Amino acid sequence: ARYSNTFGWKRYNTLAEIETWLDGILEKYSNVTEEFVVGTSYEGRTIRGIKISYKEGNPGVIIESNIHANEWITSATATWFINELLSSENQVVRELAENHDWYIVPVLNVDGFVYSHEKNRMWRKTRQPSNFSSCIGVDPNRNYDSHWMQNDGASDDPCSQVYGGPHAYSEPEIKAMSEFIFSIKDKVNVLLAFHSYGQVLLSPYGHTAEEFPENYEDLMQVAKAYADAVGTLSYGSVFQYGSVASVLYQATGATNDWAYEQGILISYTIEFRDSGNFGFVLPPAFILPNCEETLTGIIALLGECQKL
Ligand code: ING
Ligand code: ZN
Repeated sequence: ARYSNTFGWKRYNTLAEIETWLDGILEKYSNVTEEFVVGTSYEGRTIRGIKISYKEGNPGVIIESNIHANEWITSATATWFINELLSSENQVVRELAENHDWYIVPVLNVDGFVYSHEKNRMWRKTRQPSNFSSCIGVDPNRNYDSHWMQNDGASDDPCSQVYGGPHAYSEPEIKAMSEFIFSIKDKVNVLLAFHSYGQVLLSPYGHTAEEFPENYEDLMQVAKAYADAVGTLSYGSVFQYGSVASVLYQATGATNDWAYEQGILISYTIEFRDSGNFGFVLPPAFILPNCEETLTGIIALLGECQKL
């Protein structure tokens, strides 16, 4: 065939393909995996996650992926990462896999992801209509209840790409994800929110550049370990790091700030490839290089956490 219909990492997969693949993974590795349901999207889709645990009581790591619909590289990377945790025979990867409890949500913004595949590749937001505008959707990464809509960190215009919504948690996807994170937060030390693009690790805070978390030095030390490790690979990708508001722009209501405030003190947004050439529409040839960088980076990141 000219075009393969099977799931893989040489092209981007649809939500249906990802879910069928996930079903197979849950069946094949049923002794160490467990499905969890985050909740139901505005359009009625089930938001699914996978827990990977080789021994109960390991420190937990949450990975939130594809909260932004157009950031396809994030779910491609999350699914590849799941597959590595379960099937790699590399000793370092085995230790990574078996010494943490993983809670991974490959596609959080399911409605937006489907819309991005079927209608508008650049769609970012959710798909819930507004009560007072014909514009559709909320920026889900402005909808958590962390300094919601303060300090110009989001827009109150429903037509904006960074619309914060009519109230915090107005998006069912975010209400559900926040409740899921809340329910397991005592078992979790690390949250990684996968985004693209920009090649940067972003730590709290987003609401102000004037103030930094108590453990900011630790956060920078751990982020540096990720960036340095990725830098040792032959691709030569450069990753920067710093707080959201100091490195990027003021942004409120984002996952990693909210999770930090819930006590998950190692909390980053990771902006994957690239640095702007292709942007959100990263060609499929870069999926595997991005995956390798992410695995290398996460190994270093979690290794550095043990030194704190
Ligand atoms: N960038 C992020 C965004 O939501 C960000 C940047 C990170 C904001 C962490 C707030 C917190 O705007 C992309 N590309 O989505
Ligand atoms: Zn994003």
